[in-house]
Amino acid sequence: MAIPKLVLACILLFAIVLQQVNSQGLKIDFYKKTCPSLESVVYATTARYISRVPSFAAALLRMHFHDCFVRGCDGSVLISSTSNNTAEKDSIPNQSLRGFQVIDAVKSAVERQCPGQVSCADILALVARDAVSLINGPSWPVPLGRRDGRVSNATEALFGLPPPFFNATQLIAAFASKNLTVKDLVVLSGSHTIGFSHCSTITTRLYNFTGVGDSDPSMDPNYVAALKRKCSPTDRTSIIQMDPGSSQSFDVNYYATVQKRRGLFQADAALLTNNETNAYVTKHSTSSATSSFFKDFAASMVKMGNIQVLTGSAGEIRRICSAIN
Ligand code: HEM
Ligand SMILES: *[C@@H]1O[C@H](CO)[C@@H](O)[C@H](O)[C@H]1NC(C)=O
Ligand SMILES: *[C@@H]1O[C@H](CO)[C@@H](O)[C@H](O)[C@H]1NC(C)=O
Ligand SMILES: *[C@@H]1O[C@H](CO)[C@@H](O)[C@H](O)[C@H]1NC(C)=O
Ligand SMILES: *[C@@H]1O[C@H](CO)[C@@H](O)[C@H](O)[C@H]1NC(C)=O
Ligand SMILES: *[C@@H]1O[C@H](CO)[C@@H](O)[C@H](O)[C@H]1NC(C)=O
Ligand SMILES: *[C@@H]1O[C@H](CO)[C@@H](O)[C@H](O)[C@H]1NC(C)=O
Ligand SMILES: CC(=O)N[C@H]1CO[C@H](CO)[C@@H](O)[C@@H]1O
Repeated sequence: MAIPKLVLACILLFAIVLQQVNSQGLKIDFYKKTCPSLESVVYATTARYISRVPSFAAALLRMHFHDCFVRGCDGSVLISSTSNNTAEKDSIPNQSLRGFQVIDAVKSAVERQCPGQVSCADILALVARDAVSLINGPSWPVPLGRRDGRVSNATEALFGLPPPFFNATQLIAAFASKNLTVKDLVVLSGSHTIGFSHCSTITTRLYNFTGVGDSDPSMDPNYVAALKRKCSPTDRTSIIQMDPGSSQSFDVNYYATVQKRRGLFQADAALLTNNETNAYVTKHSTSSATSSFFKDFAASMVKMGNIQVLTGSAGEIRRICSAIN
């Protein structure tokens, strides 16, 4: 029996649409045939580093964020500067990034198994996921198939990343420009439950907030005093925990800290000034909200990992993560 022409046309159209969806979107099983051992190799190598130096977990999570917010998740944050190009790595917000050696080690291990197949952008997305899960956080399936970019520009990192002194309006706009919602903002800010900041990031807030030798009145004065004991006005090297006492464990304690007006940055404190973010902070400031936060975090990380990705034949698969082929 002949298939009616209209049905045939519909099937054909559907196939074309499907093909476009597949080539533009990311897929969980993208490397199923070309690199079946990918996820176990990434996990094993990441675990080896994080078991020795747990603080790498925070650094690797932040690196993925910095990658995605500048030119999309294309591995551009991993590129080193050359004689004719100042790369993102050398921009001011990136000066405190660390853990590049972990990415290089994972890439080498992956290249030994499946040479020339897996992008550095995908490796970074997987490492960030594994880093979080290795320090008691959630895990989630990572859609894959990103390609590596061929541009890394320090100026773009300076203007693309939200600085720590942004208020709620500015933060919401910065996230909206990446198609991320107010909820994504408050959920992903929960990353500050782990890791460290340099004293220099907060000295203005502690010592000279409005230029008259004052501190930020939105911070708990007892906490201001405690931080001043750790950070002198001229300290450029010391680091402090962002979520004191719990900075090595991925949990909801960040929201309790923010709720107590002890968020380290103005960008953390700002989450109390918007009704929607404030409600989220309040709801998640007790450990009974852990599973709710973990579920939200996984969903927002997948969204962040989708920002302006290169797919299909765009970009390249870098041979080493620190240099364009
Ligand atoms: C909402 C806007 C954000 C601002 C303004 C911000 C700002 C900062 C700053 C200033 C630091 C400390 C840098 C230093 O002084 O060493 C930091 C650390 C960190 N950020 Fe954020 N961040 C934001 C969002 C995010 C997001 C979305 C993530 C992850 C998805 C993230 C993950 C981290 C982590 C894990 C650290 C600790 C890094 C380490 O220990 O090396 N941040 N952030
Ligand atoms: C920069 O130099 C490299 C070689 O070091 C070269 O391959 C590349 O094309 C140069 N890029 C520009 C924009 O001049
Ligand atoms: C880097 O980005 C800035 C800001 O978009 C732009 O003005 C500049 O020309 C770029 N530099 C290079 C080398 O492309
Ligand atoms: C946030 O900062 C911007 C730019 O400085 C300012 O115009 C705006 O009024 C501020 N919003 C709030 C809610 O403070
Ligand atoms: C946000 O979504 C719009 C509409 O789908 C799209 O045109 C734009 O490129 C997206 N922006 C980013 C940064 O992903
Ligand atoms: C505080 O800020 C004001 C205005 O920016 C500046 O003139 C002054 O030198 C600063 N004081 C200190 C101790 O840094
Ligand atoms: C935020 O909540 C306060 C108090 O519940 C209310 O007065 C205010 O109108 C709300 N603002 C917005 C923008 O919804
Ligand atoms: C991690 C990293 O590459 N940091 C660099 C940031 O930029 C400064 C110079 O501006 C370099 O000295 C750092 O090595």
